[in-house]
Amino acid sequence: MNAAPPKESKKKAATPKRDQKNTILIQKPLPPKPPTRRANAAFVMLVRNSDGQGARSAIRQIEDRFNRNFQYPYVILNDMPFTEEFKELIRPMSKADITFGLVPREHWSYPEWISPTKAKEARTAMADVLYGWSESYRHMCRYQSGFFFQHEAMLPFDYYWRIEPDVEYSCDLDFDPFLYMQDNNKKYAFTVSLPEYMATIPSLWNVTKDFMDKYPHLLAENNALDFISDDGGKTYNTCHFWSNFEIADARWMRGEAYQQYFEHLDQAGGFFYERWGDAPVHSIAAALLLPIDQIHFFKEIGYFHAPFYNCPAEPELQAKCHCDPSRNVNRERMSCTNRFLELAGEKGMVFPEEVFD
Ligand SMILES: Nc1nc2c(ncn2[C@@H]2O[C@H](COP(=O)(O)OP(=O)(O)OP(=O)(O)O)[C@@H](O)[C@H]2O)c(=O)[nH]1
Ligand SMILES: [Mg+2]
Repeated sequence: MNAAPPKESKKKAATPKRDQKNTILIQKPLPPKPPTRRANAAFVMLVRNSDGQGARSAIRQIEDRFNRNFQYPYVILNDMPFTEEFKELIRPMSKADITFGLVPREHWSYPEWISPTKAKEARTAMADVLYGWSESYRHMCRYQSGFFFQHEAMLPFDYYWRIEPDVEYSCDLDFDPFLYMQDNNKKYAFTVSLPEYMATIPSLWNVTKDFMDKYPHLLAENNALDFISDDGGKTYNTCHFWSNFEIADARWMRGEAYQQYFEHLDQAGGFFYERWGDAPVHSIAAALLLPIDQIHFFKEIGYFHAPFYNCPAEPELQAKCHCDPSRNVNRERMSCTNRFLELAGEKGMVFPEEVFD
């Protein structure tokens, strides 16, 4: 039986209680009432039939941490028809609408200007690189780079939040990240940023420089070029937002600048002849085509995709989480997040030792 929801207090939320060492914090419950405003937004997950358990785990966590109060719909996509068994695993996970969509063949196959033979040779040559041998991974990265937000099930939505099977959400969210994006005119948001394996993208930056020369009018003023380049654009430092989590404005990605960039990359062939990931593609696009103040770091969204965590250390945020802030990759030297925050003129990461020691 459900307990009656507590009466809403008009008082400002009290700061969480702590012991003398600042370590014991009280978990605050999510607000009991459904919100009065929502964005036009959906969760999106690309998944195989064989990943049903990982998919239901991710959705269940999204529901528990956030969406049971908000009821944003889900769009679940696959390059193969979903089995009934898969759908039956997923449906009970949320009361919100769930659409199961099939990826159109033309978005998951070789375009006419690509040679499948040359692509196969590239895979053989890249056998030692992470997923370098994989054909399906390349179709997936190209799809995530240029097409999923154009799927007919996604077209009604302005914003999307990407999820993947087996990811973990470890903090209660008592605010709506979609509305945050909308109300603050943000177009791209991340939780983790890292360097990329250069072996997967040897020519990506040269192709991007061609794009910049050809379409200078599409580059944003006050962009984040310095996030992705240490030398004013001569080379790519490989910093990218880890796109297995992202919340973004799909209208931006359907718009002229992003479409032109994707088309330019697609023609160059690096999705197949190299192994360009959607993470560097989305990130370079965001860095060049958006002003930096339209890119946002959601520090309060505790997140895990193997092997990395985002986990906030601020006591008032930790109070809503079960993750270990000392395992936050964004505080590691290898992460690019502090670089982003500095460029964006925002406060840097809070480290656990500053809070707890
Ligand atoms: N339908 C379908 N989905 C795929 C395929 N390959 C990957 N995906 C999905 O695309 C997303 C990214 O694939 P992952 O295999 O997680 O790639 P990754 O995050 O770079 O690698 P991991 O470290 O293995 O997670 C996930 O949502 C997968 O479920 C595929 O061949 N078919
Ligand atoms: Mg993954």
